[in-house]
Amino acid sequence: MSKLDTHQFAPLLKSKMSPESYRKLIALENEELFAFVGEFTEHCEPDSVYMCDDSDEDAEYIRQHSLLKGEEKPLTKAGQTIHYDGYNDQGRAPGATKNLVSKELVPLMGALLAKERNEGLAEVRQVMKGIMKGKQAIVKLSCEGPTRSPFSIACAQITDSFYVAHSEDLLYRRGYEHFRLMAPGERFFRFVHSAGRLDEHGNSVDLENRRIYQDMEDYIVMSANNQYAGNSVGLKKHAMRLAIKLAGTEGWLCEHMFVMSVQNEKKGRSTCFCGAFPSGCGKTATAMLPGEKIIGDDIAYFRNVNGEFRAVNVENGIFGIIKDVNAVDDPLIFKTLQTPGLEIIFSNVLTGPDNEPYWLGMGVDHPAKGWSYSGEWFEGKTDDKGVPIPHAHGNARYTLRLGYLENIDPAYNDKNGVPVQGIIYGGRDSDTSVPIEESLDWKSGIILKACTLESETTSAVIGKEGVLAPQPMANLDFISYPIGAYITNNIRFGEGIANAPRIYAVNYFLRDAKGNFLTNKLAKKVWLHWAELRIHNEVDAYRTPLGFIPRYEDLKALFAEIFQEEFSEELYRELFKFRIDPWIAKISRAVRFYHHSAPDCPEEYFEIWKSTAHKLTALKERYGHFIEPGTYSEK
Ligand code: OXD
Ligand code: MN
Repeated sequence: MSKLDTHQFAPLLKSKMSPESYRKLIALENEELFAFVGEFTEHCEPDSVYMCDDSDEDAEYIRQHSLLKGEEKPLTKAGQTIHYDGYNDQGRAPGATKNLVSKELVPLMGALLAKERNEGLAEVRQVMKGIMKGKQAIVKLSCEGPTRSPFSIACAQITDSFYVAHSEDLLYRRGYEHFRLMAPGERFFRFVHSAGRLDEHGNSVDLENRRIYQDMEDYIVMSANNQYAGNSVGLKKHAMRLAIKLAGTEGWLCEHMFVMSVQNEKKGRSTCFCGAFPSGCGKTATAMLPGEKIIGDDIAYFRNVNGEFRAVNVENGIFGIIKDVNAVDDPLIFKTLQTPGLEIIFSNVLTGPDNEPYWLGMGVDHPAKGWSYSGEWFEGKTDDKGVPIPHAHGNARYTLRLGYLENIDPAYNDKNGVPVQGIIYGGRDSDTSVPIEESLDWKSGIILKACTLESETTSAVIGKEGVLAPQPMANLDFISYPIGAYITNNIRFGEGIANAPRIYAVNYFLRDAKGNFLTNKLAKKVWLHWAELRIHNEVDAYRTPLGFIPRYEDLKALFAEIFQEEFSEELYRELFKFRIDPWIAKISRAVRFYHHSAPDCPEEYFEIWKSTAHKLTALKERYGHFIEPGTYSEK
């Protein structure tokens, strides 16, 4: 008999769980976990509770039930399934997302989706009262980062959606054994999710009661009346917000970054880069560049491990945007998505009469009718305003295990992470930032490259697309404690390590006067290889007012070597000229943003932005509106 058998929730849990499920829960002898499952079983009132361990049998149970309940349907290729989120639930919902913080902290949170904690808890508990009636709840344990490592964060999810549990099984390392080995009282993150009331297609109907409330004091997230994985899968964006807060408290970093390694075959070396890009700005495509190796595509933890700046990918899979994944631009993912026998969940794409998935920018013809995110779809379908409805959603996704990819870096499971040598911040602007620029040092990289990052909004977030919006560190949607303190933590972390990575800003979206992109999608490979050479001190660079850019001859050599392509000097000059006016405008937008949205932002950072803007204004007299590459000097 375990001492948990006398716990206040023991009778309730015994009545809702099979003896086998109850045995699995109690075997962990984790009182906090037991109380968490008990409390939310009492509150959400599921008919029954299924406890998973790390076995393949439990993974199969979840998979089968997702199909039985219609949350997923099988596609033609073995292992592949399709899931549809409800209309208007196909992107993250910032309006319904709140960081619950103390009353004192609310005024310092600025743009950060904050709500007073007690008020938020009462509201979300009210919404979730009895919300799982008539359903089974699944309890699934997972681990962020490799298990039993300096990076690991244990996580417990309760959900009434088999799709959510299935996604977690593909995206995260199983954590039952990790929990079993945890010391008493060791912290873990907790997530409760309910899709709420469903319509005949299994979609959440009470979207006006959608809530994603994250308790920043107790590290619990409650998410109700939604299904889109960015709103429902606890270990993804919810855990990311919790980890950002925890990292701020403990002096490490959780960043919205991929982790990958650039392969220099000539020199026989592999150099690790991490990169932050707002959603839909080329992050996964960079991490998946042909010829390089991927470690992760979305979330990284950074820790100082024995004096080294080291990173892990928190996840074990990819929940990637499928739009524009095609044989030319993303050949490796495209091939994986075409391979039968791999467990892959597609979401919000068109399924044709052949029961195959079709998405936007796939590069193949799609059928004229089928089923899609808007229900039954046919060529020419319009919404109630007469606007054509495309055959697939712009934020349609695929979910798969990283291990399926042939370009996975064998270091991806290393418990001490990988040493990071370069950090990339990538935005989306058509007329300001050059394709790649190295920052002068860590601090100026954070203040001038990371903090000034902007992006045109995309369909990953519900709302208007194409609007230029500030995106500090590509992380605005996820920063969960005051922005000024978050920036300072970033600066201190890098400055506290002797060999901090170099920082690069990239922009793949420069356009010419007619609106055409100036470079093709794979050119990013050249920019990365240039950064790799810089890190190993093998190429020189031209100074700019804000950093260093490539010399023409180095890029010409890289284009020839990598793509056997001619890279014209004319294009180089157009790409790499320093655009003074847009930069001044960009900095003044940043100043405005931090002034209004980051009440705790230290004066020192404003001084840096303002003095940079003055410097640039003064440079106009010497150089005119543009500074041609190679002509700038600090004197
Ligand atoms: C994501 C996002 O899905 O950032 O990774 O929206
Ligand atoms: Mn992301």
